[in-house]
Amino acid sequence: MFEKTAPLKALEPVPGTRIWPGLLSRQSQEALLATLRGQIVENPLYQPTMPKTGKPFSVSMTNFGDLGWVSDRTGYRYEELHPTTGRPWPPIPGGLQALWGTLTGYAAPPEACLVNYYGRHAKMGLHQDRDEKPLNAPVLSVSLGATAIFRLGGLERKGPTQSFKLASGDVMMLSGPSRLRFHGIDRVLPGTSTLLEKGGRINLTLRRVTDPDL
Ligand code: MD3
Ligand code: FE
Repeated sequence: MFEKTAPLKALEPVPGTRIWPGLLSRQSQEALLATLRGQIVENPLYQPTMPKTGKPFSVSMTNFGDLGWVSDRTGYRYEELHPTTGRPWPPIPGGLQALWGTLTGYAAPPEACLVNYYGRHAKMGLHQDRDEKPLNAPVLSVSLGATAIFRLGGLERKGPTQSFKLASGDVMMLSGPSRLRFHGIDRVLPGTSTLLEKGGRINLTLRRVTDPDL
């Protein structure tokens, strides 16, 4: 599915941050979206809440895979069950599993695929991804729909940041020296994609959560 697209060269604007602009063709994006829509019927997007304050996220979420990332008043963690349906998360779509194998070269398959949906006004504050055990495993992100302004910082919250646009079909991999960088989504640019007819943006993030027992 994805391997059929021309092997574009990755940009590496920061060591360990690779971006493949437009790696997924429009046809691949549409096929992936159709799969997501099928799975979201039984595995709906929901609005997580912040630890302690209980303030709702502006991003709505769901997951695919053996484990899903969740947040509520008690904290951030990975769970085997959807917090509102109580059912297991559906499997990670085969095309995404193949993309992980091809791009990361990591010896074990991804366990979690977080689905983030950004409406017009959604954003994600600067944070680190540190709820996963193997920090030597890359994180792989696929963007669909409207272009986002992505902010990448350093290993401490304060300090300089750089911004990049992430457009529909772009794929990004964070590994090695970038794996623990602070990052966030400042905003979604309206009218930048026709993929989602109601606008907005979907980001799919593939992760290894537990140490592979090899
Ligand atoms: C940089 N999501 O879900 S994905 C997240 O577009 C998250 O929805 C954003 O950050 C989104 O945690 C960004 C790209 C990404 C993922 C992991 C990273 C960038 C990263 C880890 C380290 C540095
Ligand atoms: Fe993150």
